[in-house]
Amino acid sequence: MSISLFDIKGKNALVTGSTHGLGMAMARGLGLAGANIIVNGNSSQEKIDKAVAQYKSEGINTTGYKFNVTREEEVISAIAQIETEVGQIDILVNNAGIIKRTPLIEMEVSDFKEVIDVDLVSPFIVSKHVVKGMIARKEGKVINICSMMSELGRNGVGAYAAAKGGLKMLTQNMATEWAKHNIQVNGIGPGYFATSQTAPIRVDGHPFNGFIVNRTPAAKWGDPSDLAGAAIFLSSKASDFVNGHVLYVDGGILATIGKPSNES
Ligand code: GCO
Repeated sequence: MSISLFDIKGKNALVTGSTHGLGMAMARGLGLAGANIIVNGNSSQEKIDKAVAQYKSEGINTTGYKFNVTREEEVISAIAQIETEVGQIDILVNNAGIIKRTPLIEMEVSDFKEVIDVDLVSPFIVSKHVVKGMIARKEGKVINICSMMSELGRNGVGAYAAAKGGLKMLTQNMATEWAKHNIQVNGIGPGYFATSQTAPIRVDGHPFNGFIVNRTPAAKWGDPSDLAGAAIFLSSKASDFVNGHVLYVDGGILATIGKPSNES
């Protein structure tokens, strides 16, 4: 086995939602391994420009594109623009996502639908249009960012869990349909990571903070950089016969039922 199995130098990787958080950490990992990073975000051009400058300051070849992953027309024109200006998209990481922490009984239908739209429908929309080029070239890597909530429920995150559970099955089905074109579709399932998304439940004194540390065999929140290895593996030749798999990077959460809080 040779290290070149993991070589992604010069590959073009589009990572949705990569101006901050886990998306940025994975894009950074791919970029430091030699991939050209195509940053996407939707909040403001300024945020994208700032992120692009940050990647570039680390020597990563980066371009940025603002588009809303839930709007098919925007996705179609952004992908056409990327393919003209940057080149073919070799690696697609469907990372953009949102969470709304509201008990189901209190949740507005419009909020539920918004979560499903961003977290489940958008990976379908973006993949559908990126994969056309991959099918023509008979080569490509798609990584869908799943969650602990692809496997487990939790009070107050029902819409998110429904979307992420769906994304796991969408991953399996994309693999079912596209593996024959030499496109590997897999997922990464992050455990609990210290990001802005989890900031509200990580604050000191929040009962969830201690709960997660106790619930995780590795006994800590993950550092976003812990995801780079999984992203590189699933983007490289090393995973050429890995299809429809969700690689959980969770410090062991899914391996155990957990323990009472008085047990060390
Ligand atoms: C929550 C968290 C999670 C995570 C993550 C876990 O409120 O439970 O925000 O949903 O963000 O996806 O894998």
